[in-house]
Amino acid sequence: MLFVSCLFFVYFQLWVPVYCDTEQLGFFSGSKSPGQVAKETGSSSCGCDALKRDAGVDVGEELSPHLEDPAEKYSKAANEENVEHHGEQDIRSKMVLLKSSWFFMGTDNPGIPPDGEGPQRRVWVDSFYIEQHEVTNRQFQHFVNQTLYVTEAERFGDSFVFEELLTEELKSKILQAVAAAPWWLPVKGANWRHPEGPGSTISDRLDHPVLHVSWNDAQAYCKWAQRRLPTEAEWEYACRAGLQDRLYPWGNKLLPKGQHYANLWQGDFPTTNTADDGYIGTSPVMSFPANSFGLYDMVGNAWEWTADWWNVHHTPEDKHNPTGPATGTDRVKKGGSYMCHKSYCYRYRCAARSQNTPDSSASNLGFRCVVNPS
Ligand SMILES: *[C@@H]1O[C@H](CO)[C@@H](O)[C@H](O)[C@H]1NC(C)=O
Ligand SMILES: [Ca+2]
Ligand SMILES: [Ca+2]
Repeated sequence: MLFVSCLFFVYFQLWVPVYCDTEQLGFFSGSKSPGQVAKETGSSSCGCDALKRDAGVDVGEELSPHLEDPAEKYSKAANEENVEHHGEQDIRSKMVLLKSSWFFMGTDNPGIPPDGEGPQRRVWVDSFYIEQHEVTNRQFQHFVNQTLYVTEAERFGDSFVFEELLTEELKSKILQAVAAAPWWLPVKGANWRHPEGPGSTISDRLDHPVLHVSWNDAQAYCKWAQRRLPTEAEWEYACRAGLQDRLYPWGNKLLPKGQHYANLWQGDFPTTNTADDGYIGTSPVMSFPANSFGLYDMVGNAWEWTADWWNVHHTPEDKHNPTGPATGTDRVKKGGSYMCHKSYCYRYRCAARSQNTPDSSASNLGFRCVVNPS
């Protein structure tokens, strides 16, 4: 197992430029034409030429694992408040209370160094509630029904869809493609209601994560729900679920006991998706085991927006409730998606991160909300 991980590590070190060219070009704003986007997304946009490898950082004393049970599952108080505000029909996600604690954020063994996964640093987060699963189509539909909110993909008139999910007829109509990531096609009329464009529907996917929502759309939903987007630190704390120096929310083995613990990609990307885990695209939320905090799909299924601006430079000092840079051009997303495979997007790890402009939307990007304890 160790041998295998080392191999991957070397592999990723060698192939860093490839990652930068593919994943980073994978998503962009529906407001821009692909040509415009292609010009704007050189290696600089993914932080490749700002590479910083802080190896062997001293992170201070060992954390005391005061993790009796930081996660208070389905806290009665929080979930009763929900009912008061949103009535008996409250369809917002149940929440889990995570108690304040130190944890180690980031890693000194980055899978993708230019993403700024390191150095590992000690971070304190105050208690917060987090939704147990990604916001679903049903929940987003309820929000839209109540507020008549129009998403950015709907206003721009298009969004990016993964080629494999499109019909041949639709594909033949689309002339534009992204040279560096040809599996992403801008599809007119693709949005959260029509994830693969006109003719596709969410009616049989109401319990799947909502897709094609921009950061701004996610903000709007969380605000309506009287919640907010998690900071990257909160998200990663929730992902790690009290485990230290582990790759995934459940440990270091991708397939414990041969079982799939997340909706990822099996096969050769982008041509063959064997769907060994049961799903070609998204899965209903909570289809895979929860982490020990009771949270589902923290890695895989849909990428999740966080509140922070993107930046790849981190310092090793202890931090309290970090909120990321004060300004920026991109927002941080975490957890990877059903499209992630180790050969292409080794980002289904808690320390992994990526970014998009706040108005971007795509067929593998969603979110979940958090709230402060009252
Ligand atoms: C939203 O409104 C549509 C149209 O009235 C309805 O079919 C759907 O069930 C509503 N969805 C939710 C979650 O309330
Ligand atoms: Ca899958
Ligand atoms: Ca996810």
